[in-house]
Amino acid sequence: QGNLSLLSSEQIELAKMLLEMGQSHLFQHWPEPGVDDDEKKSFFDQVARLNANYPGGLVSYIKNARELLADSKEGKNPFDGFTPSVPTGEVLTFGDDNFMKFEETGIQEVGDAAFVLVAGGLGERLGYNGIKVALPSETTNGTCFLQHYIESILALQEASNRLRGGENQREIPFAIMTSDDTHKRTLELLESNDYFGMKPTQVKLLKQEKVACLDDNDARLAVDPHNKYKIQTKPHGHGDVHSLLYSSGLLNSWFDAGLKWVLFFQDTNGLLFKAIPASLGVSSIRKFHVNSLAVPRKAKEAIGGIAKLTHADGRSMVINVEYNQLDPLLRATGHPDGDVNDETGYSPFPGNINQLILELGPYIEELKKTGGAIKEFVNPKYKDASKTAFKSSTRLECMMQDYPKTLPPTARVGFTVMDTWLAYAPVKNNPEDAAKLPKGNPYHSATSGEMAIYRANNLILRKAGVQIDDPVNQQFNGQEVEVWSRITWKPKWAVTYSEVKRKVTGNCSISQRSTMLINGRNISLEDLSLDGALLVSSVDDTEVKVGGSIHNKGWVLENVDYKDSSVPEEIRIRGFRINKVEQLEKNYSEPGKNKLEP
Ligand code: UGB
Repeated sequence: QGNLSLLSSEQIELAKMLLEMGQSHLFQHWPEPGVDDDEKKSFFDQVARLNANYPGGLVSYIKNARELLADSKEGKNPFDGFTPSVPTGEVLTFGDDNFMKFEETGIQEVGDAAFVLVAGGLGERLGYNGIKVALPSETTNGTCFLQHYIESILALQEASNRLRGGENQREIPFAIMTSDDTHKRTLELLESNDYFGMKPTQVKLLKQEKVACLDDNDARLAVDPHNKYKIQTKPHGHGDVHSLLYSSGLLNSWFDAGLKWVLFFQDTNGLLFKAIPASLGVSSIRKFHVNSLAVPRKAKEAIGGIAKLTHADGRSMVINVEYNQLDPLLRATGHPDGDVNDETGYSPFPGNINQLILELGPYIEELKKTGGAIKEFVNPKYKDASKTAFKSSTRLECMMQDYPKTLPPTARVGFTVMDTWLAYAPVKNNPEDAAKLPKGNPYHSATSGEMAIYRANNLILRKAGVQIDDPVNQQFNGQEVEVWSRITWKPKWAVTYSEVKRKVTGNCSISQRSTMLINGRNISLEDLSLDGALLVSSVDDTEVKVGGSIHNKGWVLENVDYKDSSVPEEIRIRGFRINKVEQLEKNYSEPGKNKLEP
């Protein structure tokens, strides 16, 4: 009681609210006034923040937690009454006429899009010490994920502006959701690299706040074990992105600027942008309010499955069912074997890669109703079968792909399935865990993520007519991967397959042991035969034709062990490093027409 005199009137209101919500334990250990007064005030600063950052404040948070904890204790299935079935969506085959049509439309639309990267996660499964967006996506160039994303958005912007002509030029907005774990380092990465060529005003960082931890089924808030004047907090999940976009006013400002689409993506997928133009084209042509990008998925693989859920009362929705829930749901609804591969070798439920494309108008309308609150879940680890005590504190969580759960049945929710090799190769698992995965399941490691970039570039060039050697199988950090020639290009060289096709002519061939880095807008390959390493870069207004027979010792992959701490972490987690023995390197810095021949 005596402590009340220390508090402002708002703080007294917060204290009353906590007491009414059964949180008196938070104050039980508080000493008399005069002792730790500053700490007591800072406790209320934190309570005010927690209250402001949750739709409906702490009262709603505690109420929601009690309901969800009661459901969890009862073992209530969140999908009770729903039967899953395989939904229909748009299935694309890279490079065919259909794909090209969608890609063309996507480029027309992309100037009306904003991009949102969710990058607040620490990546516990990966165990990397830095932020994940600072990791090199591949090590021939060393381009980090964030740089690759920004260069991709800028290349899309340029392709779209070329179509739009003079007056209607766009700067595509880019928002990044960070958290206390990643905010400072993300900002530093951007600032120390001049925003990788993007205008700083184009980039907006939105920091998500953590939520209060819960100690028991009554949703008593947990006191931080290291500081008795602090409530313990943990991340709330990537679903926060919706309320942040809404409350920051960004969505309305995008709408007022005439934008039509919002594209969400995750922190470590080096392939994603190869799939974006076509999938945006699908959204536009199929008039999808929500379009989830998906890939064929191995049963039990740790990515969510997209399913159609039909309720006994007739309702139905197309939604992601998280990987730990799909198998039990299937078992409970007449599929005794649960989530299993069918004759195609894949689960019939396409895998959610958490790339969402939302139509901005209907999205804002929905958020006006919900404030961006997303259906949450709770995942307490109980001490024993009585389910009365937790092993450690828990909290409510939410996922961005659960956005459609509140939509009316009239909403057009669809999905687009792409070839995995084209669209999805995230870096989520540490080398040790990756090596232990069942054979045939993707590793999702730094090793496989990098190799997937080379494979995709090889397959794209092969489709465009280049003679490409088959890969060889090699082991790195205990993972067997296909090693294709190390081909990379900057997004400004080509953001669509049709652009690649335009830039490759004649009889070109590239051997498996080769490395090729293309860094320039107007570089074309014509009758090139490459066996070794070739690095070509040029300024924008220069044309370069690359041809002839190029042969040198090239760049060689050498094994390193992930436990070898003398090697930088970014390198050793992939299990190899590149020994740059010999290369042909040309840089064209003057405007003009050039021919590169050996
Ligand atoms: N993230 C945040 O920004 N904030 C947070 O609080 C948490 C995460 P994970 P997850 O692609 O294979 C998702 O940890 O959540 C960001 C889908 O739910 O990499 O286990 C974080 O920075 C699942 O359906 O993945 O699983 C990262 O960019 C499946 O599609 C992103 O959110 C799976 O991804 C995802 O976080 C997948």
